[in-house]
Amino acid sequence: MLLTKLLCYRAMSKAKPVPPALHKVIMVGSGGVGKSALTLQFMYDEFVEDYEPTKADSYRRQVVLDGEQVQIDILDTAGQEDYAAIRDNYFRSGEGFLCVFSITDHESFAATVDFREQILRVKGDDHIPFLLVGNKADLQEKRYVTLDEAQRRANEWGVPYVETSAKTRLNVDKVCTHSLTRMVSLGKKHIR
Ligand SMILES: Nc1nc2c(ncn2[C@@H]2O[C@H](COP(=O)(O)OP(=O)(O)OP(=O)(O)O)[C@@H](O)[C@H]2O)c(=O)[nH]1
Ligand SMILES: [Mg+2]
Repeated sequence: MLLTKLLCYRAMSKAKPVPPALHKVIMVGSGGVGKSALTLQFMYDEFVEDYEPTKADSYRRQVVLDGEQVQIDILDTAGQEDYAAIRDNYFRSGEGFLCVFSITDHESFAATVDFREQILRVKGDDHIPFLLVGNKADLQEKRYVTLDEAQRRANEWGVPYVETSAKTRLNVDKVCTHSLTRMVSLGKKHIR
């Protein structure tokens, strides 16, 4: 009896730990708005000055969210139009989206409408975790998109709006971890 109990205890203590939940987040937005700079700042605490257009790069980082270890998988996609045709495939795998524009570039703000449409079409769900992100907030003197118009668009869509700077790290953790991943994680818990 004692032996059975002991064996049972040993088997239990050898049980594999549950791996942390994995949340798949996708960076979308026009070329040059700072998707890679935000991703690299989040991953490595570094600001990259040079602009090298991305094809697609994937990153993974473990963080503590509400006292729980979770893994964030970030797919940094290409904003350049040359790669537009391959976006559908990437979007399909996303569980949450950071839709980035630059506050210094009105065209990139206009383009967020197309990105949102494409995401909703591919995912077939308009409750997908989604953040509207106005990047380059350190360049206030070059601002072409007002806080008010960006906030209005976010309200229309029923999503949060956050301004970031990949240069100063303003709100980088907030958008990459707390806001978006929490939405993804809560969504999954709801479904469970
Ligand atoms: N001042 C300032 N510059 C930024 C910021 N974010 C990005 N940049 C600069 O803007 C340029 C483009 O940034 P990227 O992160 O490469 O842009 P991207 O959105 O990844 O572009 P694609 O890969 O072509 O889609 C780079 O020179 C960055 O250094 C920011 O918050 N502030
Ligand atoms: Mg890039």
